[in-house]
Parts: sequence; C-alpha cells; structure tokens
Amino acid sequence: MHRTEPPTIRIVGRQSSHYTRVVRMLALELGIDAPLAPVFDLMSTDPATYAGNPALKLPALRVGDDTAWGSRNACRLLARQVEGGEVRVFWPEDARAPLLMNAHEIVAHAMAAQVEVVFHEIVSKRPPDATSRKRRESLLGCLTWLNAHLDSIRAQLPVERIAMFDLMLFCLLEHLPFRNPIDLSNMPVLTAFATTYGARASAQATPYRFDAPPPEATQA
Ligand SMILES: N[C@@H](CCC(=O)N[C@@H](CS)C(=O)NCC(=O)O)C(=O)O
Repeated sequence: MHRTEPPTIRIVGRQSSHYTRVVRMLALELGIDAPLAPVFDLMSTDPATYAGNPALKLPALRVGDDTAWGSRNACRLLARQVEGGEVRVFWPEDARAPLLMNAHEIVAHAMAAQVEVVFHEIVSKRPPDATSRKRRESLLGCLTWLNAHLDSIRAQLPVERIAMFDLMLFCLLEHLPFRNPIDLSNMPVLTAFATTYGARASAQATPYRFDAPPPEATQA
C-alpha cells in the first residue's frame, strides 16, 4: 500500500517575537509538531531570511513546499494540517458582535504598536518624537480599553474553541515585561488573565528568549 509522508512543518520566526509565539502556541494547542526555524538577524534585508517574505517580516509557516507569511495566515495553514483543526479555532473573522469585532481590532493593533515602540525606543534607541509618543499612547489606550472590557469580551468567546483573541492578548501581555516594561498594576483584569492563561502547557513551553546564533563552524 502506498503511504504518503506528512509534509514537514516549520515555523520561521523568533522565540522573542510575540507574533511567532501565537503560531507556536496554536501548534501546541492543536497537537501539531511544528519546530521553530529561527531567524537570527532581524535586520537582514534579504527576503530569504524571512521565508521569502518581501515585507521582511516574520513569522512564516512552511508546510512542505507551501509557505504562508504573517501570523494569521500561518495559523490558518497550520490549523488545516489536522482534521477539524480550523473549526477548533475561533478566528477574528468569526466575531459578529461589534464588541468582539472591536476587541480583535484592538488586540491586533496593540501587537503592531508594540513592534513599533520596541523598534523605535529599544532596538534603534531613537529619542521620543511626536510619532513615537502617539504610538505609545495608542498602545496604552488599547491596554486600558482591553482591561475595561475583557470580562465582557471573553464572555462572548466560545469556551470550547481556541480563541485567537486569547492567544494574541496573552502573547502581547507577556511580551511587555520582556521588551517594553509597562506598569500594569492598574490593569488587574489583564494581569489576572495573563496569570491564568500562562498556566497552559502551550504557554509554559514557549517562554520568550532570544535565539542564540549557532557558534561559527571551526575551520579545519
Ligand atoms: N502582520 C504581521 C506582523 C509581523 C511583525 O511585525 N513581525 C515583527 C517581529 S514580532 C517583525 O518582523 N519585525 C521586523 C521589522 O519590522 O522589521 C504578522 O501578523 O505576522
């Protein structure tokens, strides 16, 4: 009998990236073996570093000869690798009520704002300017809004499905102390959520850390 080998699955990304962590956690939640192919140089301008993505962004997912760029596409392609995987996930586009639709918009924006703040202030070490101040205010505003509405938002999420919203929010919240410390003491609903969600095996298995490049091969 002819048996086809399952395709090789690789997540192209970084252990320090909140977008990559969303994909890694979803793989674990769905029981999919998807090892990380680390991107060591985030300043590379070669699309090949980013699985061919001309936007020079990570993560990406490789499944055999197929490649999906961006965390949302990567999660979709990943979920299709297991029977019934896609319906086990509650996707942003499944939201119908305005509160839930807005919640996905805000968590997605906050993740993007976090990248911009970290790039401006921490990676590039540029002094604050009007744009960066607005970006930081926008991030803080999103966190404040999420804290105020989280109970109502999560009450609308189906408990039996893996909510992309939960994965995104958790990965963002844990990324703050790692890359961009923000005082969350006045946002107890968010911190309680992060503590509870952080007990999941998928969270425990994917702590943020920097990928160390392999040592140079020694010359013979
Ligand atoms: N929309 C993309 C955004 C990905 C993104 O911003 N990734 C960051 C790393 S967490 C990145 O590639 N940063 C490098 C850069 O912006 O140059 C997604 O959902 O994956």
